[in-house]
Amino acid sequence: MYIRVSEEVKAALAANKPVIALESTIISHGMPYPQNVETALQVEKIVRDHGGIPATIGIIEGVGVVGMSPEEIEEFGKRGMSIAKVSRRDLPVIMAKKQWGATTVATTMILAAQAGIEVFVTGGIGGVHREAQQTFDISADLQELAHTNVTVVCAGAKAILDLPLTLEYLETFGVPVLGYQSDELAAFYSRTSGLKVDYNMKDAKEIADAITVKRSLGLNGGVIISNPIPEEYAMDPKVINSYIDNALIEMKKSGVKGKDCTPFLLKTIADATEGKSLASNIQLVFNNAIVGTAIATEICKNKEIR
Ligand code: PSU
Ligand code: MN
Repeated sequence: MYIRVSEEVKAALAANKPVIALESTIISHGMPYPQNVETALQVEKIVRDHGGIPATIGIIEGVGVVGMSPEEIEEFGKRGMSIAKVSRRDLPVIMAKKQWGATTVATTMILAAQAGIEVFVTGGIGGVHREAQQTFDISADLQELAHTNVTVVCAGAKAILDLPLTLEYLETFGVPVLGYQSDELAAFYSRTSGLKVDYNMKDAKEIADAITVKRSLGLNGGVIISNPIPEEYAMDPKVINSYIDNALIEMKKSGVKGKDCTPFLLKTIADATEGKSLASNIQLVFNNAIVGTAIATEICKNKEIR
């Protein structure tokens, strides 16, 4: 009653086909219209072209929709920030009030897990914010990763966060951080952060095998796949980090707090780079869709064998 899984996604899951969850906060709060809609639809196409079934997730009139239609995706893009950004704490209220909600990494994981979807593709995750020692601003995404059984394929995390503290937090809660053909935690717009991932995984099969073991042992919680942005779309870390630093100063000045921080920083950086960062953002999501679909395909194969 509170969750509606599309017929296509239901059938795919029943037939052990690779289903890929996709979030809607990236559509409504992460990118401007119409690029947000174009990107969301293109990601779905890439998943299909690689043999997967996309399941874009959002809340429509209080119902968690798993597998949105193109028209629904268009609506999330058009309505943009006027749709509430819904994390774990918001979910019950938004559903009870029968409102629309854009799902963050945390809530997309919740709804994906309830529908039986293992793999979720996005751009970047939330994490421990800089100066969290004072602000206590730690994304609910990290607690969700600690407890909910979904694998999140991302391009690492932006330097709007405190990346070393984010890794420490994930270690404490037992979340594996796996590099896709990389030793380093990816830093979203750039391929390197100077920080090591837990393991460098050589291919989708190796990742799927580790996930299969985690699930078989009943070790609850998520897995992070850090997939670096392709070289040709990457930005110079020095250049992008100076934009990020400016955006952080701007945020302090304007007194933005809480759930508005991440969307504010994303928009400020995109504006300052005149869309360059947005172009990189779009390409890294496409790249994550390819890797995520490959991982989901290997997980399905492992299920057949067992
Ligand atoms: N990081 C990005 N792009 C995004 C987000 C994070 O690079 O669009 C979104 C995701 O939906 C993530 C949310 O779950 O922001 C985290 O928000 P907060 O920091 O308020 O928890
Ligand atoms: Mn926060």
